Amino acid sequence: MKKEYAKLWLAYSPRKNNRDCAALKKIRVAGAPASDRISQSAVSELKNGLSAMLDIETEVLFDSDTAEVRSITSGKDLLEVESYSISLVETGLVIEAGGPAAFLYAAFDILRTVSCEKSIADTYAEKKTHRPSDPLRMLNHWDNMDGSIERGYSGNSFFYEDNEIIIDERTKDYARLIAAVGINGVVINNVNVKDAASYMITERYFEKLARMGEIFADYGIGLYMSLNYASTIEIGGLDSADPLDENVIAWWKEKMAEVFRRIPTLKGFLVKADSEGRPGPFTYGRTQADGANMLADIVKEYNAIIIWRCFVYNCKQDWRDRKTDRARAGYDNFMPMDGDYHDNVILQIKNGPMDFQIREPVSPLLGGLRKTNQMLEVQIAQEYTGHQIDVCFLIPEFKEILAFKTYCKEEDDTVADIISGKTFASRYSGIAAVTNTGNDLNWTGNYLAGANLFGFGRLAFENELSSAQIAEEFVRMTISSDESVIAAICDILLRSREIYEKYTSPLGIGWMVQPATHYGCSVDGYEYDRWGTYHRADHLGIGVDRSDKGTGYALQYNEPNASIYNDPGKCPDELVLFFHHLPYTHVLHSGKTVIQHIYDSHFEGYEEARGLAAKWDTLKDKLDEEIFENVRERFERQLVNAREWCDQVNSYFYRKSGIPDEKGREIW
Ligand code: GCW
Repeated sequence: MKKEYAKLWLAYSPRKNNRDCAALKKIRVAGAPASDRISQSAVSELKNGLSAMLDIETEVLFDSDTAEVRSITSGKDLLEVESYSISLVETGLVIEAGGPAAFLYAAFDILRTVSCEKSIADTYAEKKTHRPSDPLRMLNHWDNMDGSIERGYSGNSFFYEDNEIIIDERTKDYARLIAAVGINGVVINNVNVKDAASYMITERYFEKLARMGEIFADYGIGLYMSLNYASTIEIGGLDSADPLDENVIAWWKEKMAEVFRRIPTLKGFLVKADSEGRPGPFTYGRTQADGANMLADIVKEYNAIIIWRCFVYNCKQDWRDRKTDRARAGYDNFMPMDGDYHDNVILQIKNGPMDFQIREPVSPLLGGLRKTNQMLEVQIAQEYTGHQIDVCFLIPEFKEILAFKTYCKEEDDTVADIISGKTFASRYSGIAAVTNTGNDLNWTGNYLAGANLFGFGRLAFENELSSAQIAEEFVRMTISSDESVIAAICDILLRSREIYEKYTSPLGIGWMVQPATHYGCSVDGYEYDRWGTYHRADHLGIGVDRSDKGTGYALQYNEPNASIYNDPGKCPDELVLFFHHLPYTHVLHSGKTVIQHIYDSHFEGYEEARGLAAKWDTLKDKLDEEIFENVRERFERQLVNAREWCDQVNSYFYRKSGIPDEKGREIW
């Protein structure tokens, strides 16, 4: 028998709580027409889910079918049409929705409450309005059309195989899964647009893309594609991609007219230009704004947007060069044109400024840019964080980024404020994650990595939720309702990021990974390479001087952040080697020396990882065998990895510094 893929948080197994809850039998909806496609999805989700979990029949009544569906032309509109409240009245539950998508989110809210076995009566006793935190809540797939996934650790793509688009049951279930956590946009192909993917905007794929867009639209999810900036050359037969060239503009006009006619649900494009070998406006002496605006002006009449990535840096650096600094590049390339980007352009800012390391400061573009639409890009694909072999629940990291005060204004100045659209009068804003999914039966390789997919969506929708709340919802909905199991797994998830950081990246240094694969330790793997990723360790000290005496990166921040980062005496320990080159004997705020911190954190990290694995083992008899075995086998590999990291890093720095471990532990 062919094995089924996991239903994750939509498994809807029978639940004990709320069985006699009359309120779930009659649900009234205001603000969303019954005939709308998303409303229909919501009704079927509610009825099926409640019947599966509680064995009840639910009647959904619409206040009227005339509720108007508003058209959306900005992030603020999006927030309105996606906001809902749920309240308990005598006759049952009442949903007041800003539109059909809001009704869908309310339906999933109710299903989540039941699935987590929380009391309906308590949860909805008081009417509370839920307004999504971020207007755009997107997943970016780095799926290639041959079926491979760049930085994918959970099988192949479920969108493509052999340069064809796959549309099957799973397409819809994927839409359901991500809508259930509040995602409203998906970029379906890799930002490195090559080979067959360059032809996604041609006849060859229109029909299937249109169908895919319809499936997503039923669940309130916008379809987006990554665009090859040099399409005019690669598929258009022109000899230029200069954004100011009339022939180039004319070609794009005609192309976009065709694309939007054939894929009516398409919402826009994501563009990686002038980055890591991808073509872009710099080739023609133009600015990033010239490139983005040219495309944005053309797609505007289709109410579409251009999401333009800020991951532009020199990837052919000479490692001897101590002035060029990859961390600076985003700000240097994009700040000078703040205000020049047209209003349907959004800059997508990767965090951190280097590249998704487990610890980096927040990009200074966030809080730097004031007159430009912006969104944050994070990565739940665990490229540098353990390849979905090692457990690494990333929500605590994302929470820290969101809480970061940028000091761009007196108030409402955190990253969360900026990307929610609160800080500046921006037309669009939001958050995107490079996704961690693939066609593995459990979707994310390590079953526990599902918590990052779930958690990213939940956090994007409700940024006030704590990491603990999110972890608990995930475990209750997908793994177990046994309280001791829930507590154990939440503990594993919540400690996992700190532990991963301990055995890999001391004090914000990063990059001591195996080149190319980015899994496993190689202290000097990137030290003499062209990627701008160095630790600069010698026999006296370690770290990159990004202060005013070094590359000056620290000064890209607003005050007081700039002064804090610029001064090794003030800089927080966890980032001190990101900003400063320090002697091994430098004493940290913690009271430890740099070298002793390196030893301690690595020994601890490995020990604590063993503790997590041992904890998992105690759950054997209480878990579904497949889930247990999947995670157990990965823990086995994680421990091998953690031990290598611990021993290699400690031995390396002992040999460099000649300073022994105060505690006399074994170093090689
Ligand atoms: O981190 C790097 C990855 C590349 C990726 C690039 C990017 C899609 O190693 O694989 O390319 O970032 O974000 O564009």
